[in-house]
Amino acid sequence: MKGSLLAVLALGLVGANAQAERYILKNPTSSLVTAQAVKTIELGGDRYVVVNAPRFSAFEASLADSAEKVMVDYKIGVPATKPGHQIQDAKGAWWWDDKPTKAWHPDKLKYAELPADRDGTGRIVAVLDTGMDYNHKALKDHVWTNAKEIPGNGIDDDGNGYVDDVHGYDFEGNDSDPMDGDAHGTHCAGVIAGGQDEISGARGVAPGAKVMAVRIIGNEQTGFMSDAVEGIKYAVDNGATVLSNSWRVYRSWSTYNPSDENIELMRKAIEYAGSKGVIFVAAAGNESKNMDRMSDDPMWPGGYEGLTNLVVVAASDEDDKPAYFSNYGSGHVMVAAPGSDIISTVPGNKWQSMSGTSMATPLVAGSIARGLSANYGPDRAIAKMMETSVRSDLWTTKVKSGGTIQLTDYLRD
Ligand SMILES: [Ca+2]
Ligand SMILES: [Ca+2]
Repeated sequence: MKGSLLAVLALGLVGANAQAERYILKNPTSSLVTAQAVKTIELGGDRYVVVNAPRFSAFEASLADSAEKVMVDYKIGVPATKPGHQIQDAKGAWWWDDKPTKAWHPDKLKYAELPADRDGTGRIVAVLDTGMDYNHKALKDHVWTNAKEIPGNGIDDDGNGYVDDVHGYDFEGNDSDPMDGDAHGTHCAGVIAGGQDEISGARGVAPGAKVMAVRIIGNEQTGFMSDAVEGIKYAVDNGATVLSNSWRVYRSWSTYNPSDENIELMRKAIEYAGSKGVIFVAAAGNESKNMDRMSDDPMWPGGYEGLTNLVVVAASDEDDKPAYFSNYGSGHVMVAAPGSDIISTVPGNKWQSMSGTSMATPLVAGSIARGLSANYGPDRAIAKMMETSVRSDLWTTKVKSGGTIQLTDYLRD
């Protein structure tokens, strides 16, 4: 690792530019490095220090010998939301139909018939995303509040390491305000626990659950893996039992020294969540790719193998068919859930339709919160969701469960 980093540094001198690269240093030994820390994360007995280093600077060159391991801090992003309802004509061309005015997913999943005493009460779902409009009229009563933290006094009242973290934290901006600078995170939060939109009928699947705002993605819809790792640890340590992750990274996104070793820390964070009984739900992505055949360009976190608390989600449309954009692959993707033309909350007391595995993911996360409120326990909450899925030939090779989620049987003893 050290050798390859130096080699890349040397090669890079040819085309020098002024960009800075962000690095994660495992157990650094140099005080020069720790003095420059953007953030420090303690995980599994190891210490990870994040630094910015101008490309081709003396500081960057010094990093290779300053720590046990030097990793590029991968850039992460939310899957671009896709245009909604599509129809294909006889010549195979795709056309966009009119946007829906009625939310279909609450009827499809029979929200009105689901047991009210298994509505996610007492469960916290962390939304790791662009932030959350916690003032939205349909969200404000469903947002997690850190009862031990006094807002705005500049003091870390509960001693959890974060000052004034009342509804969550902004790990991207390193401040206490996880307000949504986009709309993506607010949309996901509404899918989980939002109140009802009187016009469309849109509402959250788990009205009793609370949503924790973990902002890891900036206003350009990108962020850093280290912020996600810190956000995962924060959410787990502060009571979330389900983590909703509508973001991902492809190896090809890192043009500079890409290596699978760089994602070791993200895996460790998901394992940490698993060790605490926390379920990590992740989007399959919107590139119409078979995730079982991506060894040339792996994607994470959906592409990890051997993590028992990881639930990867594909998107279905109103006819229970695979959404045209959804990634798939029964070796990696567990289940499918409605993710096409999903109406939910967006900032400014509004509702909007969005399409993507980003929307299917919080739907599964919220459904699991309902399962946990039926006291299933994490393993059963996942296994029963697989068992009760509606199987279809269209899904056999696409998701491990063979179909789309179905909640009436899922929440029945
Ligand atoms: Ca605090
Ligand atoms: Ca405070």
